[in-house]
Amino acid sequence: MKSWPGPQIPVVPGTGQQLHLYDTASGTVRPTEPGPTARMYVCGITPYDATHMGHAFTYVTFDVINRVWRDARHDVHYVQNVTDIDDPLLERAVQTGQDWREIADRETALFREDMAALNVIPPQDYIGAVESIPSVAEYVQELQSLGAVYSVDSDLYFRVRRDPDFGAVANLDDAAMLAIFAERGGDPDRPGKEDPLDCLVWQSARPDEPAWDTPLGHGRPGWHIECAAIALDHLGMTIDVQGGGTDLAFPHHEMSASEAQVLRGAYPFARHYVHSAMVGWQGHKMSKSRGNLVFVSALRHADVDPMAIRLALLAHHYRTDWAWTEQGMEGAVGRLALWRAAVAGTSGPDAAPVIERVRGALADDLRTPAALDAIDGWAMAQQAASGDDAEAPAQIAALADALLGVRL
Ligand code: 5CA
Ligand code: ZN
Repeated sequence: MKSWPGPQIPVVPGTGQQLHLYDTASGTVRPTEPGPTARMYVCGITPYDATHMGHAFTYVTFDVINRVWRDARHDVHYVQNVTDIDDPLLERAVQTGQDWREIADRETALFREDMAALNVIPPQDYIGAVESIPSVAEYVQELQSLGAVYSVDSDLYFRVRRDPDFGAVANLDDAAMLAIFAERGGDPDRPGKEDPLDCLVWQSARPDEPAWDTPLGHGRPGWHIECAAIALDHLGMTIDVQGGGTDLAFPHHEMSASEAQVLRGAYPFARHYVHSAMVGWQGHKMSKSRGNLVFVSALRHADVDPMAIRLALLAHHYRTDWAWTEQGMEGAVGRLALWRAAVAGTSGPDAAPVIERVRGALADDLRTPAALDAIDGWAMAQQAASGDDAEAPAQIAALADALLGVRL
């Protein structure tokens, strides 16, 4: 699938620090230890509605990870999927009378525009579920030959317990797994399943639903195997970061990791499982299914500067749930104006300590609020006419752009 245009990323003097991130599987903040090329897979959208602030928060979070690695002189191989066939898309098509493909194409195009406006570095591989069906079918056949798949009616299920590490991503007990599985697209109570937590890898064709011909028969993939297949095809095993929002830790990342681990007989699928917190609005998690949404495109069309939206997101640490507010947005508009005024100056205080503070804050589990504070301090001092370093304004502008993705 077409990705979106990549921004020019300025170079900041010196070298970035080793990135430490919280890993859901171990429950600790640990150093990331990528090779020359860091490998990251982040779960993409299900394109049945426009990009909202929760999506934007998630993709900006992983964009900062990408930027911190690059600043530490790593290349980054970034892969993202688009779930362009799944139940919610088909349900929306029935509700609106539109073709599901039309909805997916339109919303994916809008997502690309929103990401480009928010200065998010595009994935090198932006891969749709539909285009991955032949590959998914091969992986399911491989799982079959390993004895890890059985059928219920004409659907195929993965035996999650074939993975000795099943449960190690989200670290939930069986009762919690069962409860969450039922809430998030799973079918623990379906008669004929060997284990209520086994997950669907292939769904045979239903009347009036799209289906594809494969060696598995006429049907479509389950959700988790889609991401396992795309990640294995494009990144291989033992990637540096598997990412998404906290709502994906279980079952999605648990299941896709187990599928990949059984397929490859290698552990772990990812060295870090990284999850961004949920953005709420009107007292609930912002979600397409609930409809309590603030869209990136709506703000853009109301002439809100996308860099101010980005600052409104970065003002929150990625591991703390928070609620979108007008005041937060207004605060970000003010901050952007302050930073722009300061970097437009002909001189300012030395940038070097600010660069070090920003690098240190981000390398320490992405403390973006502390990084913003450091630049605020410099900008306020510059506006109070202190400092006579003629290089500083350009260096601070490069810092904000390269590491935070805020183009001034
Ligand atoms: N297509 C699947 C992943 S394979 C999916 O979850 N799509 S999604 O459109 O529902 O969500 C896209 C990403 O946004 C996911 O990483 C999800 O965790 C994240 N996300 C969704 N809602 C929120 C929210 N309110 N706050 C933060 N992140 C969110
Ligand atoms: Zn996914």
